Amino acid sequence: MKTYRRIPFTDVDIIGGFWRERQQLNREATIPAVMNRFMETGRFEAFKCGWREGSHNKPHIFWDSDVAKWIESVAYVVEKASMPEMERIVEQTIDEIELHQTPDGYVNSYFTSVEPGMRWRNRSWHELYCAGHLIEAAVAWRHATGRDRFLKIMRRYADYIDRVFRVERSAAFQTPGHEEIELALVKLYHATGEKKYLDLARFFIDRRGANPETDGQPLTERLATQSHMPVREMRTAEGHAVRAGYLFSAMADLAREDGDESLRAACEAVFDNIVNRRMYITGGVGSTLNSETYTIDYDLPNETAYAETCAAISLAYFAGRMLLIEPDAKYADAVERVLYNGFLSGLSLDGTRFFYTNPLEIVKSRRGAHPCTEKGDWLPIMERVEVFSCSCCPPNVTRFLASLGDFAFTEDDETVFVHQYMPCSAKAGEARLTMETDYPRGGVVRVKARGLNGRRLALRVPGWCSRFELSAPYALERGCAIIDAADAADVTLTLDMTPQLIEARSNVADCAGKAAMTRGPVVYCMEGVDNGGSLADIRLDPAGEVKETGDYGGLPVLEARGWRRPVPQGEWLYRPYTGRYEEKKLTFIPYFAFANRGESDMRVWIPVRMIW
Ligand code: FUB
Ligand code: ZN
Repeated sequence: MKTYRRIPFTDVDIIGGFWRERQQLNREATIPAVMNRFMETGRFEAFKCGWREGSHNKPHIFWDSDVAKWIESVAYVVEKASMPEMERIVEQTIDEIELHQTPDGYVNSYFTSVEPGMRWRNRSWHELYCAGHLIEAAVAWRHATGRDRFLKIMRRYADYIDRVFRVERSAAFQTPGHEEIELALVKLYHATGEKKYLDLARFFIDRRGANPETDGQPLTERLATQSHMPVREMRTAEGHAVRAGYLFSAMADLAREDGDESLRAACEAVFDNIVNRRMYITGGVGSTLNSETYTIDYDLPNETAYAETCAAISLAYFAGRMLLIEPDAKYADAVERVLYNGFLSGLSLDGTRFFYTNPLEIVKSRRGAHPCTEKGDWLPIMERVEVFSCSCCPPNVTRFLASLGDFAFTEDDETVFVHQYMPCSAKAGEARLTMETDYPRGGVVRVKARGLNGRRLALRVPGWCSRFELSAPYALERGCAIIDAADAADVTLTLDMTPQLIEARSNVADCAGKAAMTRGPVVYCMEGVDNGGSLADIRLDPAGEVKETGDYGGLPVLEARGWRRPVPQGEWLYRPYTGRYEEKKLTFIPYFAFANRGESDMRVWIPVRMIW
């Protein structure tokens, strides 16, 4: 199998523009805010393993994973800039982890202090999930600082896991209920060169859905944990969307490592199933609160969309890994869709508050009335919050933002691929690349490439873009414009950023008769705060001019022509159709920036009204 190499974010300097600002905010506001919330809620304290019945802040089975992702975020920032206070907290946390690692190598604050004796009893208790995040953190910390104490601790833990699960098979289950450790073990293999960790990752992948541990469970439960069939037979994305995304990421890793065509075929099929049938226009996935899962093809309700921030992130991780198997623009398109929409909506503009679910419609008058509301604080909420009781998303946002450069380039010995557009400079082997652009505000991208030494340059032509110009001769291959080395020193790609209305295929019932406003990769929405309440009464003129007026969230505000049904409408439920509408200017802001000005109605999909 031909494979490709990622240019790691450590070799990519984002030097300005949209993402640079957000990375700065991540460093200055978001990472400290997440740390403070985790301190207040006892997540760091839990590593002291001193909790006793009756004390407050009782640890939770997956708190270790929250802190681990936060450590990973700090490590990624520290690759480029020091954060003395945060680094000190990381080292203190490693002290505690080291101190409380049990002699056999086990690390888990919950099962060490709250339920000792219950180790490895239940595959739904997230021990291997926490282990995976701690391993990822340790690999990142060693890479960033050169200090390997944490990595040694986690190697001992991984060795112990290998013994219990693969050699002795003494745990009460064979595969984790929440995937994550598989991809972490591949990272650990790369960081250490120790093949045993790759073998263990393969063991967990091979056993999933192929052993009796879930026999007798209802199909919904097996689906929720992707245990309904051996992974190589999978052709659709099923179950808990975050778990699925992490599993598919590990499958793609292994397909590449092993040249495993059957794993690759499964990855390709589930990817196509996701992006063509089960993904919101925002890149959100997992449309229901019921076990936070994928459902059936085209079931994409807007108001009750679950679309967890972590699930969008996991889709980007999966798509980013598929690019290492095949440089097809469809994978980078999916990453871009997630980046500018379903991921970024998870974070407030000031960088301190988060959405867990990312609905595509909010109706304020139904506040608290939806059955989801019963389930807890992270379900359809109107404004972002600082911390959730289940706080997996905030530190996922911080680590993803800090390592965003990972998605920009890949290479092999013949070609350097540019997948995401942002002002940056990068090293790709001997080659040096610089990109100048104010994308996605503007559509002009200048790429300078030096030292290609005969390699070609490939620029992604985004799937959303129907008109583009390129200053050099090119051939289109799998959505990428391929330019010969002789023409590639200085090229300019110009993408048409004219706003476009998008419609959904008829199967997506909730979008029937509606259109979504987009500009480049960015999905827009309407908010009540700009357009008055009751957005259900608004109709959009699909043939009207769309103007750029002002700025919000760092991108243009759009104004379109439309109508509104007159209000108030009086007391009636049904009446003979009147068709009375009043003309109205409609204001659209980037979807990612919704809910930053107080509670407001919001809609991505707007009913259209044709006038002939
Ligand atoms: O279970 C751990 C994390 O919390 C999952 O990834 C999220 O979806 C939430 O269930
Ligand atoms: Zn989450």
